Amino acid sequence: MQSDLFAPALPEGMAYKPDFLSLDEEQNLGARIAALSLKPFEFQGFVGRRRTHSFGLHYAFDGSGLRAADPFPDWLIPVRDHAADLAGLPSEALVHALLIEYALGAGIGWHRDRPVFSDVIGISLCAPAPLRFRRKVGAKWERITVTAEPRSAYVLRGPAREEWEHSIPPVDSLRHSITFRSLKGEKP
Ligand SMILES: O=C(O)CCC(=O)C(=O)O
Repeated sequence: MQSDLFAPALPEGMAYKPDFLSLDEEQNLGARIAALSLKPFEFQGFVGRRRTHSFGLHYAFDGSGLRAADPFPDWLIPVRDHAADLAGLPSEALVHALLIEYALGAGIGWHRDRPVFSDVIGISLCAPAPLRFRRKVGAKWERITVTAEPRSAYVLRGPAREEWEHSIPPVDSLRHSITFRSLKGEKP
């Protein structure tokens, strides 16, 4: 958590953990992600520049929503366990993993995660990226930017998850991320 005097402000409900992964874990996971059959992200006919692969569940943005995906591979289980521990959840509550490759120029637009999901735990690899947050206060946007450093992890729940939107502008260096999600309405 960023709790010291010099730590940047976080939206309420966000926790940030630097050095969540070791250098070895980062390298091994990066190689695993690069070896996956990543597919360009599709949103209602629009094809984004980032490429993704889901495990556990897949969320399709063509109106069909959630469906089963490949089960979690063995190499992802220890990371899921560690992420669950960070979020104070049982491992099996993290039923969805989305692995993303942001090649040069790829980003992610303003959004909140789909309402079917509950907590979000994001792990960053390779390069730092500004994780931007905004929420409407009256006629104005309140904004916070948190640098997601390589090997760090963040947890989004509560207002950070439900009120604030987040985005990442086009990256200038390859970045990977792994986001785990639990489902709303599931009692872990
Ligand atoms: O890459 C990240 O850390 C953010 C991913 C994200 O916002 C999403 O998958 O909805």
